[in-house]
Amino acid sequence: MFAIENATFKTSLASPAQLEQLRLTEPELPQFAFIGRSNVGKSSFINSVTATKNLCRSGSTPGLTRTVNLFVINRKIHFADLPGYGYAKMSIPERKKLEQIIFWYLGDSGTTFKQIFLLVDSKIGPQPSDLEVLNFLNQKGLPTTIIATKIDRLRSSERSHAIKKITQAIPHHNIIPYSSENGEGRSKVLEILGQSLH
Ligand SMILES: Nc1nc2c(ncn2[C@@H]2O[C@H](COP(=O)(O)OP(=O)(O)OP(=O)(O)O)[C@@H](O)[C@H]2O)c(=O)[nH]1
Ligand SMILES: [Mg+2]
Repeated sequence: MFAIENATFKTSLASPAQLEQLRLTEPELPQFAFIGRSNVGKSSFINSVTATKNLCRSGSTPGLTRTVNLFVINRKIHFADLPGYGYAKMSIPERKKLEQIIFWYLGDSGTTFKQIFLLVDSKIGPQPSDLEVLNFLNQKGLPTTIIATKIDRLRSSERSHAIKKITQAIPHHNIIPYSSENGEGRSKVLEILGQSLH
């Protein structure tokens, strides 16, 4: 299993030019990206997986992450925390700009990904925007794992229904129930990281 020994913030990218600049000085490392609706728990997930409290800014204000934030793990892989999509209270031009960054980064930035983690709120279930992103990832042939976030918020009686709903909307994908509060699912995620690197 993959063990995380070291996690540090590298940089924030807001444009293709900034990525070009980074490539001049940094080697490309195997990369994993984390994507999902605003407030789904991406930043908390990265903090939990890396067992680092404040690596990523997370909080109750949706739309916190507005750039592609890159982290270096064990000095040999990159994690990319992407902005969340679908935040209703954001102005339409702002939302469009974030969507552009997300689709550019995943599809046209020239970055190769070992694995994409698509985060879906286990209580809310997959939304049309999630399915749109999944469709895009599938079309690009990007290997994708689904994370059912905030699983600690569900009663045990609600769990199987919630997971079933996600499985029905997103068949043929690995779905991992996850809690950043209590670490449920973390060992499975570490296993996937390790497998993806081989
Ligand atoms: N109970 C519980 N709450 C969580 C969990 N993960 C995240 N949260 C809460 O959900 C809220 C949003 O979490 P973030 O990690 O900031 O979400 P994000 O997807 O990075 O949000 P944006 O950057 O706005 O796209 C915060 O208040 C977190 O404390 C979880 O596993 N369990
Ligand atoms: Mg975030």
